Amino acid sequence: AGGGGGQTPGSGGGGTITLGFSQVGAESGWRTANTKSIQDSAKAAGIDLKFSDAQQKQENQIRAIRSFIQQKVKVIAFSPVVESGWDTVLKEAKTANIPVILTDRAIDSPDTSLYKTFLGSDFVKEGRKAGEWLTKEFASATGDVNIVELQGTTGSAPANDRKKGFAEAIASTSKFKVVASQTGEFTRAKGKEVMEAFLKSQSKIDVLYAHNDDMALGAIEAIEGAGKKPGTDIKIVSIDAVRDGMQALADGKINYIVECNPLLGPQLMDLVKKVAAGEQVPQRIETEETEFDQAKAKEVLPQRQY
Ligand code: GYE
Repeated sequence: AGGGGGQTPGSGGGGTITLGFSQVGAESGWRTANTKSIQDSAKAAGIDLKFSDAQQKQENQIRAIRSFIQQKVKVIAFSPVVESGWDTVLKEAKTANIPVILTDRAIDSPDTSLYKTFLGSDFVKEGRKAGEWLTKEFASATGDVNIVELQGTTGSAPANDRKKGFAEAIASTSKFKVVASQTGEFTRAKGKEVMEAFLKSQSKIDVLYAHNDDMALGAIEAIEGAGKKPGTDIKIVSIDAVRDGMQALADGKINYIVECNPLLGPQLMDLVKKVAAGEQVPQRIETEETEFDQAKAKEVLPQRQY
């Protein structure tokens, strides 16, 4: 450091970049893997990470972002729990000249100057893939196919988009009926609870579409508790492909999983370095993803990282 001056805001000693990261919470296996990826890759990249867990509450995220602004971090990144209501706090970051990166989930603001880039999956595409699988699986079915849906966190981008993509994919086939659809908050406990209620209120359920593996895993317990066979009596399609989900798929309790990649850390740290250096970055960076059936799950499980 040069003689006498204080440190540059946002840098520790030796030009270390300080990153303030506000995480959604610890609601699912996906989230746990995502948090680990971010923490590990910050360390590997030599970035000073200030990590804050919002416990699925927007007010906690807003508070964390304000505190990052006050601390004059170099870059702010966050995974917005819901889509709307971010303009005020993001304008504060902009006024303070702190660049913001969205990871995993997007916001619905038309003002794209409020963030530098959005790194994450295309959730509409994921929902569509789940629906397309269903249309193939039930291609020869003649009667109604009754579907129950476990939605993610109300108001979140993945819940809104996965519902939309799925609905689009099944829309042209009138035999598909979504007979019940409710939030399971992306958690195992809530997935179980809501599925128990579905099993009581619905006389015939052919398919469960769960917006993530954790809710499907909770629902499996409910289905077994009701004396039915998950994967056979009720077909299950979910999204994420975390280890426990993949195990249930390999065991025949889930029928199909659309992958959503949580390992965003390395790409995020590259972006942090670039925006910290004032470099241009693309507005949107989409994650590469695949899909798994039961045979493929058995094949890849031993090498699965999370
Ligand atoms: O699918 C779910 C998690 O935002 C993509 O959040 C993420 C979702 C993920 O709780 O398991």
